[in-house]
Amino acid sequence: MSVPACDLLLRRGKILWQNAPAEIADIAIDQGQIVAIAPQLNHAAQLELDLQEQIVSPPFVESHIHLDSALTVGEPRWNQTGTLFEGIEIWRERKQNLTIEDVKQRAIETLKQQAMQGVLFVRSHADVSEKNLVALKGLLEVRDLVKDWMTLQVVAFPQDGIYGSPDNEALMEEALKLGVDVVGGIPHYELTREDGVRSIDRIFELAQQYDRLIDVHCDEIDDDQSRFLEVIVANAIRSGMGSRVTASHTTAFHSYNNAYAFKLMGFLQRTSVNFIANPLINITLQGRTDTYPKRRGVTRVKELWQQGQNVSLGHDCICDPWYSLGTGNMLDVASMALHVCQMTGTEEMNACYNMVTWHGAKTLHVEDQYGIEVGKPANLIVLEADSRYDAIRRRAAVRYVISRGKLLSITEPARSHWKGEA
Ligand code: 17E
Ligand code: FE2
Repeated sequence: MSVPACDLLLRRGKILWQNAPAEIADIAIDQGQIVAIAPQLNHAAQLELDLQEQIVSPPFVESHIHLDSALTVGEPRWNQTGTLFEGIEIWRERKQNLTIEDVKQRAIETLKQQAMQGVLFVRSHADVSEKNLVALKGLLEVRDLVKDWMTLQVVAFPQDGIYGSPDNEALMEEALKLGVDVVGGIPHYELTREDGVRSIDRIFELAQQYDRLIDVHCDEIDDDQSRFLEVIVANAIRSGMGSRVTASHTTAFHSYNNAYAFKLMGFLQRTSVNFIANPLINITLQGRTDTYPKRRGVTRVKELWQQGQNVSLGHDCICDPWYSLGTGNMLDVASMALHVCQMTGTEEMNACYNMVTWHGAKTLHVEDQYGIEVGKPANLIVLEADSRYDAIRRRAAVRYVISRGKLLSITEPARSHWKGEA
């Protein structure tokens, strides 16, 4: 009997499944695809890696980041108050001198850093409230330049509001014509409640007209009266667009009184809107007007997950006017969610891992390219860990990143050697 050939053979990986216990198996990869998974394969491979029962996972999904502002921290100045609003002011100055090259260089540098840490699917917002659409055009070029190793989605994000200035509505539509994947918005930053409601109606109209997904920055404020999520949910119920719609941040949900929050939770069951929390940044941005007690200002991740809503997690920023930290490591994000949202039960910790993997893939609608299955593109990562919990606790190194069947990066974990007394 002839021995089948393949490009890459992964031996003895501990494969994480979304809804079943992990299993040790071999994985054969050929011509970019997973061609076989079994306890023991006898393929002849160009390259064989013995994984020694380390975990093999589908890649991390960064479902919410702003690549246009990434790596601009300190330009032209640091955010001293730490508020969202000072961040918006600093960005307004910085974006005056954006060039396509500047956007591309910083975005690609960031994407490489992310990819080397196991992120192979990214959704980035691009500010479209800037008259030349430089951020957007730069990121659309980047989407194309990286497509052989990274799936990048671009959201048309009107940072200054769709109705905040007379040009912005037309710029949104121009962005759709240029080919963005997702329609964004910022209703809580429109000039009035009415403008906010109108902006959401317009976002749904555009998404339907151009057949795009929706991802709105929604209620990113500690104001318990900021209630645009209900408007998104109402539009999602009426349009039937549920799973194509995402509400990002929703930090005011933290501050709603429980009577209102419980009612809203009920409405949410009538649709399947996705949620994205950005716990690293929102734990620093929110609560800034509080003395003590100081609110955490992260949306109700645990309760939304318990109710079966699709929740994923993002960095939001890496070294920009809103957040001067961040490396792109999704285990940092999962760990922060676990702490801030008190998700310390074993299933809860596993859920935090799933929020930076499978749940993100669902939000991005990339499930056809995602998951360890025969016939799917070979996108997977190997972590130096033996469980989700172990990976989060130790921020395990991503030893191998395999994208479209090719080995994209190798990381040698840091090693410490004890030199003291026994
Ligand atoms: N813009 C915004 O409105 N909110 C954020 N968290 C960031 C940019 C990063
Ligand atoms: Fe954001």
